[in-house]
Amino acid sequence: MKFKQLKEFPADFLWGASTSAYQVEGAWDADGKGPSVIDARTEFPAGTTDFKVAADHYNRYAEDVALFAELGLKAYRFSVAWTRIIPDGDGAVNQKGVDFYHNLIDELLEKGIEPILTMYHFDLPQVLHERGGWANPATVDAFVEYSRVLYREYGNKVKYWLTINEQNMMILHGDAIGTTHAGGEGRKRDLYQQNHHMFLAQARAMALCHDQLPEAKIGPAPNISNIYAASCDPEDVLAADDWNAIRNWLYLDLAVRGSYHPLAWAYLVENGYEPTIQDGDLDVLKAGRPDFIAFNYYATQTVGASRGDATDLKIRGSDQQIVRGEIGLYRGEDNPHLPKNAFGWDIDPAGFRTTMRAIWDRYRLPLIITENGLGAFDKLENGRVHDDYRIDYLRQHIEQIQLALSDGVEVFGYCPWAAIDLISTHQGAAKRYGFIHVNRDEFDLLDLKRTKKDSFFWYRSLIDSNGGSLQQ
Ligand code: BGP
Repeated sequence: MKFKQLKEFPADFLWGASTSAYQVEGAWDADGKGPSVIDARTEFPAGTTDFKVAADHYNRYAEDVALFAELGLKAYRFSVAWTRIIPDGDGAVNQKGVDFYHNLIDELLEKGIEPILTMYHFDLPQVLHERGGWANPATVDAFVEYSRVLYREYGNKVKYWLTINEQNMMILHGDAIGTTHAGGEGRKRDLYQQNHHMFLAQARAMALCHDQLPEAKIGPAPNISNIYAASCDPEDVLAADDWNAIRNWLYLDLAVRGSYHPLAWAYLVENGYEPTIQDGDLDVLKAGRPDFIAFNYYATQTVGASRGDATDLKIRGSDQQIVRGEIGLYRGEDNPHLPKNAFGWDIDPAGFRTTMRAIWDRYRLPLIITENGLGAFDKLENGRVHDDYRIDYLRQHIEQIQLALSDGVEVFGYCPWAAIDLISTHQGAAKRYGFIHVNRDEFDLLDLKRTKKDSFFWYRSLIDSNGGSLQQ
């Protein structure tokens, strides 16, 4: 639909930016922090760094928050490293780790920046992993106790809470991310059992949040993106429908409605992947209710009907580790209408609008985007980073938020990835996303100096005009 006049962004719109603990903090073993599955990783894709120093935000958070304030952020979405708070996952609390996030949150609040706290962003404590990780139901209890500590410590400072970042990506691409490991025979069944336990953990943490912090708001943070059929062949449309249910709605239906999406459940049963559901689990799932939906969006996916053989599988761009397609279910297809970024990821601003519409249409809960952004090989030259390609990407996506608002979708915030350069989940330090450049190479830490990119100044004036400068 085209509008003669677009709706304005709400006056209290949360213009923000995002990071996650393991990608930005560094200081991986400082001040009593325990190892996470990310720290325990020994293998990284050729030519890419580990996460041990990252952007050294742990030591430079005050300088970074001052820059975020200069950027004009109204909100900052970050994650807490579970292993700083409870180093072995379910034992004693580490006061120094607790203090770090108090200091960070206090610094944000002092600058008028709303903290949006993710409890768990891929970095499961290694000790819990060695006891079976999410396949072990004890991890559910450990997560709930961890969330209790967070509510007790930060509950009077933090209003917006996110449970689990991209649970769906951990299940679908856990090996690439280095999170949810499972191997051999029964691998997928094991993953969907882990998935079920994460749903239980999330539901209990949401219920506990409402019990302990009646003023707070909490929601899930999956990666949601619209699925296109490669053609109007009804078989392609059915495949798109199937994949939409399994990739997207399975996760939001559980979070919002506390029940398994019927089509996704049929897929699990058909393939023998269905998790064991204990007595009482369904009640637990029903009792967890989100106040909003946070979601990450990078690009849509295009799929066709399966041909039933290995030609269904397609590698995403230069990203050898991410394979699209599942033999017998759907075929990964290229979308000839979309440009690609330097890593072969599709760029699809209009798909962002259809994704927002679809989520709103299904759940009618307020939306916040907690990730969206462009990974690129930025160049620091003469003290400047001219990242006009990032400005274009962000402008085009923010325009779609305004269109979605005009469509009647309720969106209350936008936190692009990333506030500052950090280490990509599986493509190293050279793949940059931030508004602020961090001077380091893949293996040479240089001086880690911060430099404002051109996108920094662009986003600042956009925030300053509450989105008004989009029209200029
Ligand atoms: C999301 C993750 C982020 C971040 C982002 C960009 O899946 O939640 O942690 O890494 O993707 O992905 P990448 O770093 O692989 O480019």
